[in-house]
Parts: sequence; structure tokens; C-alpha cells
Amino acid sequence: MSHISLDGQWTLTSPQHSHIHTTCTLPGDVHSALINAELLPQPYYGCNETLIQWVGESEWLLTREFTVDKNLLDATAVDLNLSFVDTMASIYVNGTQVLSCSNMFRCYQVDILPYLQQGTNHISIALARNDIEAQRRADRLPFAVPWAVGNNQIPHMNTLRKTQCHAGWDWGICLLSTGIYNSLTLTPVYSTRLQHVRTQQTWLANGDCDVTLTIDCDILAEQTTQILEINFDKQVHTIAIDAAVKGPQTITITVTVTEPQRWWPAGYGDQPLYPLTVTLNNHTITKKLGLRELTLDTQVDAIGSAMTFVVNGHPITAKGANWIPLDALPSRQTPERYRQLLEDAVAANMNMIRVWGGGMYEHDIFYELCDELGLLVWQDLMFACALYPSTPEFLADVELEIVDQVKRLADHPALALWCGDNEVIGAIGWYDESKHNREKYVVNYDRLNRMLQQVVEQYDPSRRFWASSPCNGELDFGDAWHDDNRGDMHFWDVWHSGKSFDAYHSVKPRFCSEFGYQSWPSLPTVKTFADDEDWNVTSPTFEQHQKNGRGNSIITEMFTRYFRFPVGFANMLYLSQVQQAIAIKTASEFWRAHKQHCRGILYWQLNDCWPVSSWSSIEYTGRWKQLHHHAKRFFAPVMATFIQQPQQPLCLHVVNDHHQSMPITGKVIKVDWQGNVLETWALDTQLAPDSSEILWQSDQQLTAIAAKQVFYHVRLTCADGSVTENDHYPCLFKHAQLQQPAITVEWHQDNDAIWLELDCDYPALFVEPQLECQGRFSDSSFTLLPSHISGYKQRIYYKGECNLETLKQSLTLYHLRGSY
Ligand code: BMA
Repeated sequence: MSHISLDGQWTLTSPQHSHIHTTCTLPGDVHSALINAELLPQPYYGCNETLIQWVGESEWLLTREFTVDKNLLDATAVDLNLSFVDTMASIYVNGTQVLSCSNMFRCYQVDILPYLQQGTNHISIALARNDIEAQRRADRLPFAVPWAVGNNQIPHMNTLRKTQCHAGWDWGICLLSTGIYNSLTLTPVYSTRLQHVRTQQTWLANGDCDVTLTIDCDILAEQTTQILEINFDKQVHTIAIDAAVKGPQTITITVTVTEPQRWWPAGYGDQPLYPLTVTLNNHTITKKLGLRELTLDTQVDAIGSAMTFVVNGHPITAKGANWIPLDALPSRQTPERYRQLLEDAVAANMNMIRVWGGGMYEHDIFYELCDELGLLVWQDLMFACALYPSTPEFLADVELEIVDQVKRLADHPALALWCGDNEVIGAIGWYDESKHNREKYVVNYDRLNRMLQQVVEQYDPSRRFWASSPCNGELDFGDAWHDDNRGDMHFWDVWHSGKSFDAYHSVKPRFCSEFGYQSWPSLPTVKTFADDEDWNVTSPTFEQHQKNGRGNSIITEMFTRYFRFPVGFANMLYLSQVQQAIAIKTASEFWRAHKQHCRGILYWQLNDCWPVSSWSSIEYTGRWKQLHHHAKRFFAPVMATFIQQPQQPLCLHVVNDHHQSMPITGKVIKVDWQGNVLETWALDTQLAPDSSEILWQSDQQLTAIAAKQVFYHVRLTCADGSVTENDHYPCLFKHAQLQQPAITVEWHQDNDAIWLELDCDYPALFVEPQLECQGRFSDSSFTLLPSHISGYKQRIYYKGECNLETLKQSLTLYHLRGSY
């Protein structure tokens, strides 16, 4: 007999709300159950967030029955397995408490056989109030430990091992969700429990790979022998376990993979995965292993010290974004949505995702998809933007959590790095208590951080532990927001400090693990949470959906620096996304061009967990913001960018991330806003492997008048057929003499394919064909040149399920000159 699932319908009640007696689907959360029962309004709509806080301020009880047949009672043990328990929970079986949970990140296992009876059994989960527990714990701390004021709406979340952004963040709704978010299972154990399998790779001089399996078993009842079966790389191995003595036993076996197919990050090669199964009696553990070597090079160099991931002996440029929880309502974190978002990341030429420390260690499906898609994972441990206790109880609890998570995740080839926290070193300097007593709080920090390091290194010696993000290096408590010589950097001078976009040119980070710029959601997404009377960026609903205090002012103020002020709400939304795309593009292209300095670019942030104004490149509804289309271009393996630095000639930098050389041909043109080509420079060369070179430069000093009348455009075609295009605008957009273009739109359909062909009389910038209906186009926010310049009409394909008629009615075309 294998697992028995306790997933499905449970009964939900609350001691404080006698009228509530409904069902709750587990895995799932209480809010979602109440929404389904029409006892709670949709939390994401309007200002409903303010109406639903009572849910987090209540206790909840989940109950159900299950049937046990006689056979099950013959087992040596029956394990109840629980994980993603959010958070303070007491579990009862037939009236007896069998488990008390207090850490959402633990994987709990408890033998409940002694409490089971043949026939009907009763299980209940009492969920206590997390806010009260947080306060209770804070009251008992030996000294104040500042919590994430400004982000959290509920105090002292830092004392609880629960997703920190559940209490709100500067992009996050405060729901204080509760529930159980992973499958609940009962596993009968016969004599010996198969506990855990861990693998380790050793690469041999001949290119083969030794995979050593460490298999933990627990002998519960003495037996003569037990047979373990291992299937790996088309080999079957059986091992007889001597089960004469009770207690834990560890078995190791090494399997040699000859001529292994190596696993690569996306863009650098394929992602072959080798299935592994280990079976003991009724219990099988399966894994998919990717065989690769991965190190982090932090050698001292002429600049400071490197921060370069090296995969299979090749340095790579990490390109990607930061990940926050998929949905603030955990019931909506479905495998389909994980797949969609991660596929969208790869579609934008990303190869790394950072799981940010204010969220959660993600569900298995996340890491399985990253393995499959070639997305390296920078894994923060779950601490963010606050200080944390270092009391013995807190450390002991966290230690168990880290052991559970490292054991769960260490065999994923995508996992690249364990990082101790998000911005906790920095946070020592943010709060009054710690600012004025720095030594005490640095020691307090290090007590926790050192324990994290020791546990990670013990359970996963194959990977690097990095103390914090950002961090300048080992035991370095300096300012990694401004030091670009070593370590990883969070560069927020543009968004939070209000500098202009050219401030991105003032630093060359070794690895920028955060930098971001907000935009508003697109109109179709706004319609999902705001009535038309709230279609205004300062309406109550819109302000409820902006969690960064100065956010709307920053966006609007930046409009005035670069653009002519947009007309109407829809154009405001559109322009905010143009602006965001320009910000992140400016930084990413500059840092990629300085490849000798910079080997990692992860912008803040990939996704949204509810519909909100934020730094994301993909909206909650799944719509790609303009930034995501730009990311696809600025993260492409071969990328051309114009860089203009003060008192320097305009330079065209071309970056090649391939580990092979790449022949390219194409041209740079100088065009005026009437669509006349004034000059052309042909380019035809071979890019060196893993390089960044200046292929063209202009010494022309444009007069102030000429700068408003022209722009430069480059289009290069690589030998593999890929194309990179880019522009340079010599003056601010608000000064440029853009002409109002007439854009023609033709729809085409052939079998299943639907596409648009666009042409124009005058050049059009940031052209966004926006659909009200589902789906998207293959490209957006592009420069449209008249076909007499480019030689073709711009063709973009529709990706989605709608038919041609629906599409025709649902298209709105935005472009920069049309916004004012
Ligand atoms: C970063 C993150 C988040 C935050 C973001 C935007 O530093 O770590 O805490 O949401 O900035 O302010």
C-alpha cells in the first residue's frame, strides 16, 4: 500500500464566527475557501483589501474524516506528512494532538499509527492567529528586533517563520493568509522507512561522471534483510540492507555515467535530465538529475573581486529577474501558472531567477520547471528587510527549517546558490535601535547567519553559501548598494533615490541582483480591479493598488523629465510602461556591454502576486508589460547597443554571450523623423566567443538642432538567423521633433497562424499593439520604420486562443507620438 491522500474537501469553521460552516479545499488557503463560499468579497477588487482583514484576525478549524482499513493497521508506522503549513497549527487525530506546527518552511513527519482505528477516523487542524503569536514572541525577546516597518502592515512578522510578505510589502497586499499549501499524505511504513536520497556528482578526468547516492533509511522493526532497488542511467542496482538492528542507516552507492550529457543554463545548451528512482518496499523516491559542474568565481581581480557563475567550465552571464510568490492567495498557485511564468522568463532570454527572501521556498514544481527550462536559481533563505532574533529557540527552529529545505532542494541542477537573506545586512543601518547600536546588531546578525552557513554547508557541500543579497563578500558588512567593485549589488539610486536614468551608467556592478523601476498595469489589467470611475492614478482604488508610498509621484515626476506629458488615463498607463522599459533597458545594456565587470543582471521583479502598480515585467493577469518584450531583446545572446557617455563618441557595443564566435552583418543608419535615411554604415564581422566589442563609433558632434531631428538605428543579422536591433536618440524624447505617423495595420490568417503587418509613413517609437482579449503578440514596444527604409513591413504573430474577429475588435495601437 502506498500513500493515502488527505487532499480534497475539509470542513472549515471558526470559533469567532459561528455562522461559518463551509468547505475548504486542501491544499489551499482559508481566504480562498471563504471567497468560494461567497463569505468574502474578491480581495483584489477595488479597496476590498481593507474589508477582509478580519480573516487574518480569526482562528480557524479544518476537519475531515478518513477511512482506515485493517491492512493499514498492520504497518509498522503510518507517517503523516505535512509541509507548507501556514503557520501556527495544532493537528489532532481522533481527539489526540499529534503535532504542533509553528514554521511554514518545515517539512513535518509524524507517526500517527498509535492514534488510528479501523474504520472512520477524524483529523482536525486548528490554525491559531499569527498576528497574536508574533506579538507574543516579540514581547519575550531579550531586546528589540526591528521588523519590516514600511513593508509589513502587521508588526513583528520577523519573529514568525512565515512568508514575510503575507503581512504586505511595497508591492504586496496584506492578507495574512493561513492554510496548508501542499498535499497532505499518510504513508504506511513496513519495517524500514526510506527517508531521504541525496546525490553528489564527481567529474572524472575522462569526462565521465560519478554519481554518489546517499540513502537514509530508518529501521523501525528488526528484520533479516530489506532490498533497496536503484534505477539510474539505464542501470539497475539492488542493495540488501542489513536490518537486524533498529535505528537509522545510511547506504551509499556510486554509479558511473559514461559519456554524460551535460545540463546547461538556457541559451548555453540543452537540459538533459536523468531519471533516478530508489525503491524500498512500498516507497519510491524519484528525482531527475542534471549533470553539470557549477561554481561561483569570486577571485580577487584588477577591479575588486569577481562574481561569476561558471558552468561546465564556462563563465556565464546570469540574466534574469527576481521572483516573488506567484499569488497572494496560495490556492491560486497552480502548476499551469508556474509553467507559464517560467516559460515567459525563458522566452525573454533569461537564464536565472532569484527566489527572493521575503517570499517562500518554492513548491517542488517551481524547481522541476527550472531544471527543465534551464533557469538557474539564486535561492535566498527566507529572511528579508528586517532584523531577526538570534535567541536559542529561534535558531533551533530555523536550523530544522534549513535542514528540511536544503535536503528537499539540493539535487536540483538549476539551483546555483544559497543566499542567507535579502537586505538584512543593509537593514542594520535602517532602524533606529540598530543604527545606534551597530555592534550589537551585527553580532546578532552573524549568530543567525553563521548558523545558516554551517547548516547549508553541512547538507549541501557542493554549493556556495552567500551571506546576504546584496553583500560585498565574506564578513563584509559594507554598503553593497553603492560598492560596485565586488559581490552582488542592489542598485536603487534611480527608483528610490530619484536619480535620472543615466545614473545607471555611473556604476558597473559585478553582479546586479536587484534594480527596478515601477510602472502601472495596462488598461486591460486595471479593468480587472477598478470600476471606470476609478480610472485615475490618484483614485482611492488606484492608490490602494500602489504600495510604495511615493510610487505614483515618482512615475509622474519622471514623465516630466523625459517625455511630453501624456493625455488621458490610458496613455498615462502606456507611458509608464515605456518609461519602465527604458530604465531597465538602459541599465541592462550598459552592464552587458561591460562584460569584463558584470556577470549578472537580475532586475526587480518578474511577477506580481495580485494586480498592482509595481516593478514587475509581467502583470498579475499574465500580460507582458513592454519591459518584458524589451527584456527579450536586451537579454538576447547577441545584443547591439548604442552607448553615449559624456564627452565620448557615440559607440555601438555588440555583445556575444555564445561560447562560439558569431559572424554578423548589418548596418547602422542615421534617420530623420520624416523618415529620410541620411547616412548608412555597413557592418560585417565575426564576434569573438563570450565577448563585448565596440563595432562602430561616430565622432559626429550633432548640433542642438540636429539632435532633435535625427536618430540612429542598427540592425544586425547573426549567422544563426537571429536579429538584433536598437536605436539611439540623441536628445530627450520631449525635445525630439517626432512626427505624427500614419500606421497601417493589416491582419493576416493562414491555417492556425494569425499575424499583423504594420507599416508607417514616419518612424513610430514604442509601438504597442495592445489586446483587450487574451493572448499577446510576438513583439511589442518596438520601433516601426517605414518599409521604404527597412525593406519590409513589420510582421508580428498572435500567440493565443482568440479568433480573428475577436482580435480585430480588441486591438488598440499605442505609440509614443500618440500619447500626447
Ligand atoms: C528591494 C526588494 C524588496 C522591494 C524592492 C522594491 O530591495 O528586496 O524588498 O520590494 O526593493 O522596493
